[in-house]
Amino acid sequence: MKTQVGIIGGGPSGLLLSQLLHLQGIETVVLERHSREYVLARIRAGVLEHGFAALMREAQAAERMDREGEIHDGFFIAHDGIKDRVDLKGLTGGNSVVIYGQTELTRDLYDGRDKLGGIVVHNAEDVKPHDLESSRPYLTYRKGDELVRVDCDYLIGCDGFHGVSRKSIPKDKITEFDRVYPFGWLGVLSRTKPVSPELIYATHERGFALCSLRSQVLSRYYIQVPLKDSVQEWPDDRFWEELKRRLPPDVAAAMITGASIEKSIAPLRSFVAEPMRFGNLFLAGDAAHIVPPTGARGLNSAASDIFYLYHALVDHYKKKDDRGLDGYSQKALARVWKGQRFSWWMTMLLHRFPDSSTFDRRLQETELAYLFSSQKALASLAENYVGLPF
Ligand code: RFL
Ligand code: PHB
Repeated sequence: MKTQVGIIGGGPSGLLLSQLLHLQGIETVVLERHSREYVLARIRAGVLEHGFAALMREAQAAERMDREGEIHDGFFIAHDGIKDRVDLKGLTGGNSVVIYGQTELTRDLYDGRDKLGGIVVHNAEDVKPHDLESSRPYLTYRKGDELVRVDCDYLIGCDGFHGVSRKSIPKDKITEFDRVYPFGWLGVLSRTKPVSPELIYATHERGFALCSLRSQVLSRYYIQVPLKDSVQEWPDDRFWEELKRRLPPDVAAAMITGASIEKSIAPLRSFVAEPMRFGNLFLAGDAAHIVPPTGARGLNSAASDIFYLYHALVDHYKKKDDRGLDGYSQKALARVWKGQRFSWWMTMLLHRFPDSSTFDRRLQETELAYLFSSQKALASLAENYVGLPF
């Protein structure tokens, strides 16, 4: 096979880039290790920045998101038995976020690819990028007994944190920065009416909790748990009881519980790989960086990488202008690090750290007190949450 842009990974990053480039007449091939059903069974993010929503519209994949997604103008932070609202719209001069699940968004992107006849190869085994530093890099993969080669102009690694792209860059050409947190999030999806129309981030002496949603009939809740815990140790009853204990009494009393339809534990980690380019391989999304989910930045940071890459590739093919490609890593990383800072800050503010001192606790309390006594501090939180400009 021959194409212009070879994309490794058919998650949201790879599909969005493929769709955007196709609409500009640029050919792509997407190689995805898993089946479509497998990719669509993963329950992940739920909060989209308005900039991401605009990119979905540009990709002609936003019809259902605009119809079924909910616009949220604010969210709550619960602490000390009360909840304080962060007025995103008021604090940012009119910005908001869209509540729409990553699963649905990925489904819409697959539909978009199908409609345009885009090439997405599923169950592509043993994908390997080759000749990264040459002007004719290529990909190989196996499908059953067949070994397939795809010649490309550029390779894009959208294959997530555990993918092959980042690992194919020589160790001395990439620097990794990371921080592992001493806890995870236990998430439950349930077909119940959400306890609150807007998200509630709760900090409590027993640990962090989050009340989120996918729609007015589908709730998504999380609690902070020790890393050693397993899903088997958290039957539904125990989960609901612990969640309620961490919420203000009025919220706990209003909680509608039900059977979980998905339950998983995700460890929390901050990670950045620099630079995001080696030769003609470009990294994007979770392949290059991950954040703890507290600031709802993960998927949104992936979208900004795609925005920069999309424009850089269009400039290359349509205007023979390579400045976007040459500046990609630096530009993407500048925004990535701001997302890292915000996610780290939200995580430090709202979680209980097993080894924290009384001094650390007082600082957390003071940070919260400062936040809700200062419009400027709140505005800083809000501008980061709705998404910094691309
Ligand atoms: P993805 O979604 O991981 O997609 C990568 C795709 O690449 C495929 N792949 C390969 N394909 C071919 N060859 C290989 N060798 C391959 N290796 C991997 C994979 O099968 C997959 O389909 O990365 P992408 O597209 O960059 O999207 C990023 C987002 O998925 C991610 O930032 C967020 O989901 C992060 N995240 C969350 N973000 C939030 O904002 N809120 C959340 O609640 C939230 N929950 C989560 C999350 C990430 C999780 N992971 C990665 C374990 C929960 C989990 C469990
Ligand atoms: C979610 O709904 O899955 C969600 C929402 C907000 C976050 C993290 C996850 O910060």
